[in-house]
Amino acid sequence: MKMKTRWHMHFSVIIAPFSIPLAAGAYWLWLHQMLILWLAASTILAAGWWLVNQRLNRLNLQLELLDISTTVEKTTQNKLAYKQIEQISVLRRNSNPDLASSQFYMQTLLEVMQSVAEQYYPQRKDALLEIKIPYLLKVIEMLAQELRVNLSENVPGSHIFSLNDIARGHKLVNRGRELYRLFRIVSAGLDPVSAMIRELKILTTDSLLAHSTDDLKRWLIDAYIKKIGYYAIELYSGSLVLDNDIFAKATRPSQQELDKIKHRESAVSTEPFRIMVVGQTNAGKSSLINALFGAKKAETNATPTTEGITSYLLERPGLETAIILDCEGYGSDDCQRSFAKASEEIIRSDIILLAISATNAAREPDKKMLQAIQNCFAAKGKNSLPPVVVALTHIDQLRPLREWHPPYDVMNPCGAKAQAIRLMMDTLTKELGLNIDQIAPVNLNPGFEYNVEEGLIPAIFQQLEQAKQVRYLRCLKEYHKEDHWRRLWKQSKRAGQFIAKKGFSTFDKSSVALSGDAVQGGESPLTNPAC
Ligand SMILES: Nc1nc2c(ncn2[C@@H]2O[C@H](COP(=O)(O)OP(=O)(O)OP(=O)(O)O)[C@@H](O)[C@H]2O)c(=O)[nH]1
Ligand SMILES: [Mg+2]
Repeated sequence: MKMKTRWHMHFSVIIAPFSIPLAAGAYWLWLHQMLILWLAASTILAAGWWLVNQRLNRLNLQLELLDISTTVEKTTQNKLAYKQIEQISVLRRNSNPDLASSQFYMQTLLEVMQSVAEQYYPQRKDALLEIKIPYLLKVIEMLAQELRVNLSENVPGSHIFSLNDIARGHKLVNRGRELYRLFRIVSAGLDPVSAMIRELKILTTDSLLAHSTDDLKRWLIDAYIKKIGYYAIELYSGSLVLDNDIFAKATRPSQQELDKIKHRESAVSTEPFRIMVVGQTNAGKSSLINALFGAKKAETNATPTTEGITSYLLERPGLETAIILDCEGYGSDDCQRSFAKASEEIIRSDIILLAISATNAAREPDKKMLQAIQNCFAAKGKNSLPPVVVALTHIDQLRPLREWHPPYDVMNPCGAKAQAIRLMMDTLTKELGLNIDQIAPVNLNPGFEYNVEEGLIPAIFQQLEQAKQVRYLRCLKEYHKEDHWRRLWKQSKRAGQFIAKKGFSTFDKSSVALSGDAVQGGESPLTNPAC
């Protein structure tokens, strides 16, 4: 019978003494001519209860035991081990052990562990000891954790009462029981009828409780054995994982890869932009650098001034740190030569800033320069070209010459100056194959600077995404190159150390052998000049 049903029966027995008020109620019902009605309703209810009870008895309900077979991995050994555990559980349940004694728990624990161990180590005499200590500790940890959770969740006050409190409570209950027994004896002499009714009630309650307690006890024994069995299977089958967080971390090779990526990404993120300023002689390259810095950094002159390549560190709010390179100018005949000189730097550029003077009609050298840049990137197998931004300088010297009333709206040009600037911009888009937003008309004449902050900087910003991509790929390539050499250096160093070590040990051995020979021949190696 189910434990729940038994508890219902206890409840009914306990409320039996309250039948006297029931009789009084029946009398009241008779007085009010409702007794027949009440009797009919009670009969129907009783019949219903009887029918339900009959059905429950016919079902012959078994005690529901803990089933952990589903949590055990389905291997042949595991299945056999689980069978053993179930057999032990049946035997122990039927032997009616004393649950209050610690001996029962220790013996059962050893029995379960032993029989599971024998399944996995059938050849070993001391199969039980085939456990690695950290794993055994892990099982104890898991059992303790489970016990802690069960206790704190299901036993009221377990977090409040100390062991001392429980011992004291136990004593009090025993004392109370003795007193109650005394009261029963005394009251039997004083009021035998009531005592008889009470004793009958105690007898029925106790016998019913004994059944339920028995079921509860059997359930506890089974649960205890199966829990130990489960952990024993985990332990001996080797499926226990020592570190619970093992899957929260990346595997060693992946971690190494992650570290490498992080290192590379951080190297890329600290890499400054490389802005290359190119243009024909006197186009205003150095003036452009000065305008970007807001201070005179580079030498400027009406005659060819800059020689070679000079780099500057540019730090502007909103723009990441950049290295800006001022280049020697080129003319219509020496474009190729100039490019050859700067190609090393150009190939490492993320943005090309092309200075074109509005007063210079020769477009061919700039065209050649852009073409040379494209060819150079293609030859190196680089697919993403650095974006080009044109600084159209000397716009103040466009016609009408004497007019200088900025700002000029080149998108909707109204005056003659604005129209001249726009015309120049359109020519450049056609001749150099650029977009209009890649061209920023500027005046770099010292003291009259115009459209650097409002026009040129935003034009550079517009190309930043592409520039970042170029920088990333450039960095990646350089990083791989460095990594390759770093590795090679490390390998060579190790190989060198190894050879040196081997060499020394061989030298040591041969000198020992030599000294042996010399001693045998009656000569010390120190006295032998050949040594
Ligand atoms: N009026 C005016 N003069 C400018 C402008 N830009 C540059 N200049 C002048 O043009 C001359 C040449 O300028 P630089 O900046 O030296 O030109 P560059 O391209 O560096 O010349 P190299 O280094 O010799 O190739 C200087 O005298 C500048 O002051 C401009 O927009 N308007
Ligand atoms: Mg210059």
